[in-house]
Amino acid sequence: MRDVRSVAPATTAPAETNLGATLVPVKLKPHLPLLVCILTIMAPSRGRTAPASDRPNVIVILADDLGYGDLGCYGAKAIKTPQIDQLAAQGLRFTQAYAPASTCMPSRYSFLTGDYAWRQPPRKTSILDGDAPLSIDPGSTTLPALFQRAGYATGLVGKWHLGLGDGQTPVDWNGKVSPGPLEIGLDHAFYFPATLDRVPCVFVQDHNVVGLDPGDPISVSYLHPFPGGAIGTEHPHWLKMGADRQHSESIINGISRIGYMSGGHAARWVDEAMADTLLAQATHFIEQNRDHPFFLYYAAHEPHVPRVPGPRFRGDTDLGPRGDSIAEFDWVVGRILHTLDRLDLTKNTLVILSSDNGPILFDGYYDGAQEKNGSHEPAGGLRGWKYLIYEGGMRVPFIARWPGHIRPGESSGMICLTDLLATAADLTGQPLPPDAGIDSIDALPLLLSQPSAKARTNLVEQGISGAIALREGDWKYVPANVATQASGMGSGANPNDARFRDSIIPKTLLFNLVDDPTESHNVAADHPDKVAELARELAAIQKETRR
Ligand code: NG6
Ligand code: CA
Repeated sequence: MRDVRSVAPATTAPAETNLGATLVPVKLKPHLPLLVCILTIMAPSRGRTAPASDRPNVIVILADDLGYGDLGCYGAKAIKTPQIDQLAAQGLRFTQAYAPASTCMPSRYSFLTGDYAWRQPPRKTSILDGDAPLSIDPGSTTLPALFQRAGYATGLVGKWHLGLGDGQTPVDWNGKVSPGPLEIGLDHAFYFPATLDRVPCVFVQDHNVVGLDPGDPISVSYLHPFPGGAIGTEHPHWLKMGADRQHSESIINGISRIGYMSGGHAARWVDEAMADTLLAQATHFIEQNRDHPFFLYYAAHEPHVPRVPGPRFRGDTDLGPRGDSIAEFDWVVGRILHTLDRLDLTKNTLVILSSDNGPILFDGYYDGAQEKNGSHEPAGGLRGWKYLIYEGGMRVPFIARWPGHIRPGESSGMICLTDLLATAADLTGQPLPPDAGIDSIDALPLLLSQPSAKARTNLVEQGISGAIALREGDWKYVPANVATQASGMGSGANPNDARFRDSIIPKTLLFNLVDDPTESHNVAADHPDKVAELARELAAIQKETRR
């Protein structure tokens, strides 16, 4: 059987070299037991690329539903993203970077574990409600856990959406919210539990809801409304923004959400202040760890629905709230980079910016995204969008900057968010346990443009409705899925919704992405041998359990 994790030389075209650099206080970094540090230093450094003395801080900024064409440096004209464009000019910009799935849950699961989410039962990794149990096993080798083992302080700020609690007992929103981020390798976490459009609409810091009044306890249900609770369907005149049926349950901050929530009024977030709140937490974390290696996972909320950018960003673009929230995201990125400059950390910090899945215009709220989109191409002209198996669902922006180490330019090397686990292992000089990160390939040589650098040659992608695809070299193979109706887009969604219809793949698809980058011509009938070969290869990858 051929090596399904095989790699090929990357085509990296470096441009000119440019080597450079309030709120609720978070607890400070804990110091790992000395023994762990000593063991880490002594651990064999199989395949290490970076010398230990160069171990940088690492910040991964992951946008939510940002498309391949949404940034200036990826061709957007209608949205100005000067801060991110500058990051791209100082770093390496990838043109074939992939989120492993076209929705958040499986994508983030894979990003943190290095395993494709479709290896798990769907109940663990389909779009989960805000009261679903933790989908990653506590204590397993995750991206933050790897950094933690290397002595880094690790932090999460922003979206979680990987479940909370053990699934045995309901999550105790009024007590200790656990297990969660802290049990999978994060020292500090300031996060919202699921999505912006799902209850509970509160922040959790480490193990506790922030600002909770014990006299006003929180209850959450995805099944039943609470007596007297304000519901979008009953009080549409109370809403700032119209919504479809699925998004018309509890009203929080004048916006109806998916699911029902009562209590916790003092703790409820204000959407308009979300960017400032998260940015303050990220800034605080960086400041607190300025003298200590750190890993920060900044899980931005933009431009996911409901899109409610802060007032000073309204009207920044002609595209309405979606464009304006991308402008807000760009500003946030600029502030994070400014903090690095201010603390003299730029030179020693690897910054990676990407997105969890492709873009979508209408996603439940009537915010004008479709009507005001004009000629903007959120997916950069690729076919499809969030939820779907086509390139627009998963090809994402990916920028990496590490002054003096990463040569600025553009790379067409294939890279996947799953690869960050093995990359982090290499960066921190740790062997990856054999059962961890099955689908993770060390991309550090690629990032560092080393002559021996190899990029992955294949990748398995996941859409909703059980759709799966193998990208192998220039080819993309999509077997017909068994679904007859769209499925897997979260509770309450209407499977007949036109947005999801394209998730049904009635017959095998084969595209040559070089000849046909927009996946417009199914050539499966012309290449039966290729179809058979790719079907065998996909089956082999699906059977893999260990590296
Ligand atoms: C869907 C929601 C959508 C979004 C998505 C998750 C519909 C009709 N509704 O169920 O609004 O919340 O879940 O988005 O699709 S994600 O980026 O976290 O995957
Ligand atoms: Ca998303």
